Amino acid sequence: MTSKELKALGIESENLGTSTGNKWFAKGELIDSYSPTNGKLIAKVKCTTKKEYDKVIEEAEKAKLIWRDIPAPKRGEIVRQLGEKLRELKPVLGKLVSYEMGKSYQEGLGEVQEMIDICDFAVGLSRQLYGNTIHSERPGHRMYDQYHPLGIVGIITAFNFPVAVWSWNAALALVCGDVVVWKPSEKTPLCAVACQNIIAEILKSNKLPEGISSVVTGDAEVGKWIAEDDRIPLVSATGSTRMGKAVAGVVAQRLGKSLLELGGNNAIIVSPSADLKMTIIGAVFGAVGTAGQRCTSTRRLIIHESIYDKVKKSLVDAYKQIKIGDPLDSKNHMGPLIDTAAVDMYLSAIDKIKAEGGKLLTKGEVLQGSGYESGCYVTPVIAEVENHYEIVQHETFAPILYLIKYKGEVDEAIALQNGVRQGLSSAIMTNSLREAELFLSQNGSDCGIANVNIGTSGAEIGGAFGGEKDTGGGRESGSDAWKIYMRRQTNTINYTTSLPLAQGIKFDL
Ligand code: UN1
Repeated sequence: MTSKELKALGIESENLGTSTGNKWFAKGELIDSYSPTNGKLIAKVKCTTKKEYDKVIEEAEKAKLIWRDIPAPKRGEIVRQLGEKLRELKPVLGKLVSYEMGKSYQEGLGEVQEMIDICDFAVGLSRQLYGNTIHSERPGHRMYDQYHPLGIVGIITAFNFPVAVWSWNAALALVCGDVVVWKPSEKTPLCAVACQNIIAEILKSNKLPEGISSVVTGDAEVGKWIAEDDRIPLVSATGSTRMGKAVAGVVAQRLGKSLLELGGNNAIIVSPSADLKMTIIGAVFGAVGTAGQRCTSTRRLIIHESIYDKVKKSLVDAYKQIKIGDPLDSKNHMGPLIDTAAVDMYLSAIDKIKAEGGKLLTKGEVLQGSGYESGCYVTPVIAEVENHYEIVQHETFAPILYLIKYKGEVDEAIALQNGVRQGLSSAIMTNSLREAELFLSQNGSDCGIANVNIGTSGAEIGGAFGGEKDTGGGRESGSDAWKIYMRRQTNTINYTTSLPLAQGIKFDL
């Protein structure tokens, strides 16, 4: 990535970090952002100090009074401009995502496309923040419910989708009349700086206050300030289950709302009638795409014994075709892991698989030599395991795919698929209508996302995104996920001259 390209995204000095709108003023310590693609330093970002954090929230408090008074469709217009700018900057922002995070350029572009899509969705939504009308039991009364802005929304995001997850939250929150304060992962701060520069410029050119959108940078400590802050009625947090439990516990103590989108342990059931070509493509993309670092990555394949050997052989053959290397080179399918700590977790997972009796079908190793100097490139692993292994029950953010055999009917496979603590994404490959419908029924998948003849990753923004159990229960993005960003109010209006009480209660004076 050239300095000219970085400059197009407003990244040029070390003086980056905290922002309310377009004024960078951080004084804290520096976070170095290295590219996992080549181990080179891209830029340094300053961490937010507590004093600066408080200033950011003060500005957000002021901005929220102005923003919530702007009609929703006019707020939608600002989000429309964000979508337009993202269309223009898609190639360069996609490149930064790929360079700072390590996913393939194609996937970096895909991530920016998700941002554009959610902006379009939010613009339409800005004219559709509907409540219900309700027929009152009392004569001459009218009832309805309506949705009002919440105020400040805190957004805590992970490194793996360093721009899209912010936009899912921010685009909806903004049309809902909220202002946003974003704490990005300290592993991908420059992606946040780039997004903040884009939105800040739009706010400025529309003469809107700084503070409608802010970024605060730093480690878990900054996340804790957000979680504890009762000026922030909603905290949306994406990341590990461990992080989510910590954040949700603190937010719950002050009876704030949290929207949690945490770990997955996603499986594809491969039934005897599955289309094997589709199965292999879906499974391989799901397992090695983003180097296995999506929360929707395919971790487990639950395969019927009658086709097990065939699927296993096709997968091993497919893995031989996978090219690993610089994600900005379009011939490569898979880039590096985010950092060497992630590599250590990958290696330790492989040791655990072996220790528990699993069998590796491909060699799991760290690549060395030319092009692999960052030490973050690993080979994708396929392992034959049993579902109850401790390591299989655990989400490892790496390209490790577990093969699990089932023998009987599809309910056995569904029980295995549901037999983990996480409940994000799930899929079945089948041509049997009965199996598909059972999988989607109340007796089927217990996940927030359940797909038929599609893999587990690559959800569209139009659906509500999130999952159950240890995944945290929150829903972001499409459908009616917007409702969590607003407070609901029930209104009853009496247009008569008497005061009948509800439930027919008599109270005569
Ligand atoms: C995530 O991994 O945090 O379904 C989000 C998908 C993407 C989003 C993943 N649309 O894979």
